[in-house]
Amino acid sequence: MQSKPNILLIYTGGTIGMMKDFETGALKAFNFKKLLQKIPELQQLDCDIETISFEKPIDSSNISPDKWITIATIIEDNYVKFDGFVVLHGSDTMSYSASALSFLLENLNKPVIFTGSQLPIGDLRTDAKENLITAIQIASLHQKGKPAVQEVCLYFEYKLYRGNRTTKINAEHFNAFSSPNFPPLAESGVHLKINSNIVLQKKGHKKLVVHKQLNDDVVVVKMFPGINELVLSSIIAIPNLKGIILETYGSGNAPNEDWFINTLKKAIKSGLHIINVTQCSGGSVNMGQYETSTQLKKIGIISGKDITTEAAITKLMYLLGQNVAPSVFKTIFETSLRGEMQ
Ligand code: ASN
Repeated sequence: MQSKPNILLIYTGGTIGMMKDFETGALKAFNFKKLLQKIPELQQLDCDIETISFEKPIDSSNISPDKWITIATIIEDNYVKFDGFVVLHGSDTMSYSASALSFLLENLNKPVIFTGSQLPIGDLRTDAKENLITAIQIASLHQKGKPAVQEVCLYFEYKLYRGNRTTKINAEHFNAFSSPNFPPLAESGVHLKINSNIVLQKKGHKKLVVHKQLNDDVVVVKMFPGINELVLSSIIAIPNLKGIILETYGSGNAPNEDWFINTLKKAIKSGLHIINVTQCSGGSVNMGQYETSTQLKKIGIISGKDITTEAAITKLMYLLGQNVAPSVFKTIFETSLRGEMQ
């Protein structure tokens, strides 16, 4: 590595770079150059920073699979030149994007750190500066001649998380994310120490593979008491539907009434992949623990174990995009590919 790490800052939009619209008073994205002028501190960092911006920065509610592929392609095109990548992104869908990128970037051995903020960078009380500066420092960190982290992460409010383990938990607090089933990879205090025991360790020198196919013929269904046969069977009848993330109760439980089990059984027989994830914010699916999940296991529902809904839906899009054969789909989904599940 050269003496100073080389970091690429990828600006996609989000509150971090927003300003109030004069007419409506609503926050909207603005030009990236103006954003950088608000952070003269960046020049004091011990790394070289280059920037690249979405032509039209977006509120992250407008993110989509094709934009995830754009981010992956930017990283691919610049992979050799840079030591690390920081992706500035709106917080609303940041966990989805970090999860998606973790699947798209196979054999990643450099840091990709997502960050953003709850208040615009121009706001006096902004959380943007700390988030951005520390994210860049983490992306620059080397230990024993290797990048200290070699995976897709999310940095927010003093904590570095594995990106595909996160979920947005608060629309107002600076502490907006949590990683309910996996500890933070690092906490930023007086010292910045990476927990080397739990970061993904890369062995060998496998070449980066950037996947560019995601299939969005998918849906998330959240169970609720009162869901009826017409509603469920209408969802299953969506033309071209390939997979369902079923958010069940507790450790993966759902009604064991005949109409419910039979509707799902028919769907699986017709080729749909149905993944059981819990709607609890923490813990794991364990089909067979209760009578109300035993049937689900028998009919071939896939266990999402302790995966987040964000990682589950993006993993589903990714595996469908890979055209994984139906005979191995369940086994592959139930295998941790990027540290997203136990
Ligand atoms: N609406 C914003 C976004 O996700 C929220 C934020 O960045 N804090 O783009």
